[in-house]
Amino acid sequence: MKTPQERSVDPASIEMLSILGARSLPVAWDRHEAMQPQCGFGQLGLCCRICSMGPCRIDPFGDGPSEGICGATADIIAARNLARMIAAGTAAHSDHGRDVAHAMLIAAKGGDYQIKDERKLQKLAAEWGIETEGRSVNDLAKDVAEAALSQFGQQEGTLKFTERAPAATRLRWQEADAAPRGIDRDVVDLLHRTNIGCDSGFEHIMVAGVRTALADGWGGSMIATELQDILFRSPTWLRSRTNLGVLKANEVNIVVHGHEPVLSEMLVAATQDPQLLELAKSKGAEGISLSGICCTANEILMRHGIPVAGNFLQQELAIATGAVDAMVVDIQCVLPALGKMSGCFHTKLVSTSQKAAFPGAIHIQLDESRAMETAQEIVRTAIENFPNRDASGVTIPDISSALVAGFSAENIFTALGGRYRPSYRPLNDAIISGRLRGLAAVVGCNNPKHQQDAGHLAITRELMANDVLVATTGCTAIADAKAGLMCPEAASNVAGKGLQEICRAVGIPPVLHLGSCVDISRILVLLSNVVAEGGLGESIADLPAAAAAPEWMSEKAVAIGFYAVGSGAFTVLGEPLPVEGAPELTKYLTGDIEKTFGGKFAFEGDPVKAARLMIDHIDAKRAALHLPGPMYEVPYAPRNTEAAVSAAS
Ligand code: BF8
Ligand code: SF4
Repeated sequence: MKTPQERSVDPASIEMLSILGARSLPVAWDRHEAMQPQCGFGQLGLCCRICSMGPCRIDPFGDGPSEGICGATADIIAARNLARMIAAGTAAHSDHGRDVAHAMLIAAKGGDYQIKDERKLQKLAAEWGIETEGRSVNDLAKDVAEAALSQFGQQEGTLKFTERAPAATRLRWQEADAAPRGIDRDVVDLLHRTNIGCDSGFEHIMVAGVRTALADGWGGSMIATELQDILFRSPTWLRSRTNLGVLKANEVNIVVHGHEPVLSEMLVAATQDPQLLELAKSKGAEGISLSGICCTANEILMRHGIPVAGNFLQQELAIATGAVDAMVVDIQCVLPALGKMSGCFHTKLVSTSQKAAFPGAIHIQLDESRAMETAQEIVRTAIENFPNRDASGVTIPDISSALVAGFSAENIFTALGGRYRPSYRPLNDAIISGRLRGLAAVVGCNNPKHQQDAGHLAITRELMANDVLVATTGCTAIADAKAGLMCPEAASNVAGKGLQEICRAVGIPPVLHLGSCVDISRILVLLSNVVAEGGLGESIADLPAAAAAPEWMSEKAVAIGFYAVGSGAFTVLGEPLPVEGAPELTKYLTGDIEKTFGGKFAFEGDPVKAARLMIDHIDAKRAALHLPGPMYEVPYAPRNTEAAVSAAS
């Protein structure tokens, strides 16, 4: 059995894992160990159970069957399986976007939700060609919400948000017949073509996979982000704290976990309700403390500065502190194991989404038309549960870190460009001069196959030391924040000289928190804005930029990887895609796909090596743009520039 230190680099997780080990309470890491050895066929992508002639499996050593009963080869089988992961991931992000659009429609009719960012509403309406003159906010919100909803069932044409991409990037999509048409349509298309006896060209399947993934990044996810900003207000820079130490020993602790901010936004208000605070005091609590896990946490952090209790692998650990009076869950990344863990403590697990039931949970359905009442009922449930807490069994690690979050494509460079003339020019100039070597997005999950947070931190540190500005979201962002990398003061310890200069001049941390996983759409907009600003090529693929997901585990991450690659980003995965038993498909995804989309995958489990692959790519792109090398001496020096140019061209 691995020690707590081998399982995680996060001191709070290590502390909790030691306590749990002593009490023999199993968590995801233990179940991962019990699962060993994991199925090699599954890992290599060689198992097919798409039809009932099967299941079929291909022998990777060539001694057994080399094709399924229908004749599908390893490449076809792995491509179909992977495509179905893309479809599922896209469905998840996009259905979240759909729910936000619904909430906006309800807000437009008047109710508990109100439009908080009128300016962004006006801007989006104008972008979509909706008349804005003389319209009331609610009237306009209704049209924008309906226009957003129309993107799901659209049958012809191209998704509206793809217009935000650089023309050269869009041209690639058109030429490959990969421009996303309608969100639901492209998810269905991918599920259809991966049936038995349908699309059997692995490249052909992958191009369709890219199209569906683009319907996520430039469709469902972007709708989620934009409409959430309009409905709940756009993020602003703010300070907060993260890690299990944000739980309060003497207060009612409500932890929200999942993804949609539609309920958690209301909980933020409900936990400040004077009557409920009074009720909490009457039960012996000093107050009501709200915190979050996973992406819901990121949503309410970005807009309200609500502290973050932890990332994906800390959900069970939070309950195991014995201090959580209610864990409120909605959709996605919520372990079914939570019911059992809450059963060992006094914690009430509260499910709230029509789409997700969990064993051991009580269900309090979020009704958007009376959202505040629902939120108050949940808070009351948590308060009523406070007296059941066994104070002697509470073990909250006294560990939390300060952070600065709240960055967006709109606000990152207001400071760089000056408050009155926000512009990407200073960012582009910093890259062109070599003060910044390039840009990177490091995102994704925790995965018990990897030491928790270790990959996120090592890759991010290596990039920062080499003057690469890192944007992050999701569970990576929480990992970085827990390690103290998200403070402006961190720059002097971890960043190269060029990055330090930028951070000092602007007052930003060396790694920027852009929000939840649907907010990776902010990074797409950011990169498009950099291209539009000029001097760094014509398409996203031309930029000295790269992406990584060191500890990914979710199907949503596969969709994200594919829209990153499809948009032109070199994307390094710490955990390989399940394709390695399919030689031609692997070769395509890590090579030839670049000819079509400008981006490609690499699989590299060593985070420092992964960062260096990204830096090599950034240097090659710099060389292709005839930009100088880094302005200052960097620990990982550029390799042969001529070779870099030829690699890039
Ligand atoms: O959507 S990073 S573990 S929480 S899937 Fe889940 Fe992965 Fe965390 Fe957010 Ni994203
Ligand atoms: Fe086997 Fe082909 Fe059916 Fe898959 S689709 S289970 S490979 S027969």
